[in-house]
Amino acid sequence: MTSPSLLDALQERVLVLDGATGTALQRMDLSLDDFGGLEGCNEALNFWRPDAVETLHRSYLDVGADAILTNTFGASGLVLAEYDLQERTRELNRVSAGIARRMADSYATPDKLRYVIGSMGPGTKLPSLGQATFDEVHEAYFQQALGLIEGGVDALLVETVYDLLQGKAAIIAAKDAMAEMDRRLPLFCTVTIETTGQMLVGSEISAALTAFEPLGLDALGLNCATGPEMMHEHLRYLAAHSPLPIMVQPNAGLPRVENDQAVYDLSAQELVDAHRTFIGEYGARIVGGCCGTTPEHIAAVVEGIAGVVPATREPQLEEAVSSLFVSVPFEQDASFLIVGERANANGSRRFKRLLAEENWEEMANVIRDQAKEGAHVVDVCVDYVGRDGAPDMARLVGLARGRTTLPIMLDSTEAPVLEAGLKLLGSKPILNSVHLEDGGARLDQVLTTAKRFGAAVVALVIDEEGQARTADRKVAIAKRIHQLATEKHGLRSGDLLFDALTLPLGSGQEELRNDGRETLEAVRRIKQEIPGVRTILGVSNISFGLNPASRQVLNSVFVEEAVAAGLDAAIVNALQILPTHRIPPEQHEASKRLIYNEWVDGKDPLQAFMALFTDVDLQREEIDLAEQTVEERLHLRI
Ligand code: THG
Repeated sequence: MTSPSLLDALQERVLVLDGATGTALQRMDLSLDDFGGLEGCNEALNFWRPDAVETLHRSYLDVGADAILTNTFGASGLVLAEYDLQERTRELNRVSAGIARRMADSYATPDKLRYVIGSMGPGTKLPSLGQATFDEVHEAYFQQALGLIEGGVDALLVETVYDLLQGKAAIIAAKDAMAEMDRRLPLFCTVTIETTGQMLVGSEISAALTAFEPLGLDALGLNCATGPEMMHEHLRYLAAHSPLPIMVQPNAGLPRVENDQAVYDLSAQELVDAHRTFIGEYGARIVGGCCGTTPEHIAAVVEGIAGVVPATREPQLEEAVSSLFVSVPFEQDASFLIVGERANANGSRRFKRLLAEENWEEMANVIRDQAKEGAHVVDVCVDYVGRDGAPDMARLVGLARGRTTLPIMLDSTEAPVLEAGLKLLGSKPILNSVHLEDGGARLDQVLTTAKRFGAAVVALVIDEEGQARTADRKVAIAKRIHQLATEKHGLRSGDLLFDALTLPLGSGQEELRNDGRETLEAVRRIKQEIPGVRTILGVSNISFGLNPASRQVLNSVFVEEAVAAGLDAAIVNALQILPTHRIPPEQHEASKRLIYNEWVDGKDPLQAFMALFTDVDLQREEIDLAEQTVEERLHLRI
């Protein structure tokens, strides 16, 4: 068993990986026959010229590299299919891992073990752009990982990730392959940030960290694309925020093209200097080289980093969700997390009509426009009687994911609909929602999926007896779900949002009158009694049945009270939330009495509230509102 010692070694010292594979092979003067006639397929050498692959590995082992990467960068089935080799995916990876294993073992001494890391490159398809499905990508990497594990690698590396969905599918597949083989190997990931400062599909490093960190990696870092100079900013971000060990394999500078060939100018000494900084200032633990780096570079790194003490890090992981492009923290300055409610077939007549018409374009635009209306996250619900939710969710999310910078909250009562959405997202979404109405079968199913895909989850206070109506029962159910989610499913408290739920306050039904008060009390107690979790409410529900002007006021006052009680997030129509100073004092007071069911002089607070809104003109209110900025309207804590 060499695998545990790799993680142990990482604790003790900085590991030096090898340098380039592809550019090194190009220099070997190989003929088309050596590649089995498959032009451009470096991985074919594992079959037809294993000796060339051995020579490559030796060149790095000779200069003291602690670990070598298998020659399997393009050996997932999706790439091998381009050479009609996909049927041999598992075999090819097993063979390649075997070559590297033998080479590493032949160099290993008790003082210096040599490790083999299974390389899983990005392939040629961009699933976030619809070029491949999650299932296709997953299957391709699953077969690759099985072969690499069989061949004896010490770790797996999902490398050169430029599309988060590809990376996520590969990471999940690698873990599934380990489970299948009953082996737990270290799993590493490197993402590739272009000169633009973003990954190819437009993701910032923060988006990559937020999406990948929950997936159970043992190291996360950067490789390829640029030389080391352009990596500082992103490595600094990881150093400050990522709880995972940092690995970094830069190119030997930005490539230039000369006579149709990529040329890399970074000297060995320059690479050494960069790595000394990466280790000494950012705490990098695994260093090496990517395109254009040679045994000479790695020899210099092995020597040049000896004695450099890795910086001590105290990373602060920002609790967040993400879109394909950016990470969005749960904590919002001077506001709560605003979840836009307009992309809901049950909450918007317009959206429902667009769904009935199958106008996916316009539905995706509704999602996009939630950002302009002040939302930080967008709730997406296509549940609609008589339609098949899973394909609808897939169709819509597939279109919206590249169009919105907002993280998506997948809203459905059906687990397959949530999963359909998850498979389209390389980001970290929120699942809305789980509860215990059936005693937990569905909750188990959804939380298993949430853990697998690294999603946050909304939990409703509903159990076998129905929706909890008292603060005591709401808190008790929240605790029960919290325990299941954290202890049974391994989710983090910070990724759980508890919805204390309230029924409409405007119905006048006697037994609903205390719902507002009980809900707010539950919000306060959930925050106090379950440390680290968050709270959320669907706000517009509370005012169903009232006239539009009064709904706007009641929703706004309710949000204000809930935020004061500790509410972290709310599903709202952001445009319609009024700041306190925009609400006439008597309306404000009447709203509070309704929310808390306070009877003054024997007067029914609902009647008193409704009496104030018999002739208010909402249209005029909305025109007034248009003159305010979103910030003005939403800075409720000011
Ligand atoms: N908790 C959680 N999720 C939820 C809810 C919740 N998801 C759905 C819902 N409740 C929150 N979303 C809405 C969206 C719209 C309205 C209410 C709640 C709404 N719509 C108007 C109406 O129906 O009268 C406007 C209709 C229109 O524009 O046509 O009130 O509580 N976790």
